[in-house]
Amino acid sequence: KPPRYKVLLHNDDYTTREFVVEVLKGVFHRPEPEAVQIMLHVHHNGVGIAGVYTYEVAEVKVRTVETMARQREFPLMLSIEPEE
Ligand code: TYC
Repeated sequence: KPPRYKVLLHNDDYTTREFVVEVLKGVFHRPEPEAVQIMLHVHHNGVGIAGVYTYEVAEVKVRTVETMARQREFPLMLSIEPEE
C-alpha cells in the first residue's frame, strides 16, 4: 500500500478567504460547505489539511496552487507531511 501524505494549508494575513475556498473546491475537490469549513479552520488555527494523497499527487497539487497564488500575488503557503 503506497504511503500517503497530507497537503497542509497555512494561514497568512493577505490571501483572501475567497481564493482559499476556490482552491479547496477547484484543486482539492471539496464541496463548497467543506471548503469554507477548512478555510475557516486554517484562518483560526494557523494550519489545516486540504487533502491526503500519494506523494506524487500531493506535489502536483502544491505546485498547482502555488502557481495560482503567485499569479494573483498571494503569499499562500502549503506543505506536505506523511500521514501517521
Ligand atoms: N487569513 C486570511 C484572511 O483573513 C484567510 C486565509 C485563510 C488565508 C486560509 C490563508 O490558508 C489560508 N484574509
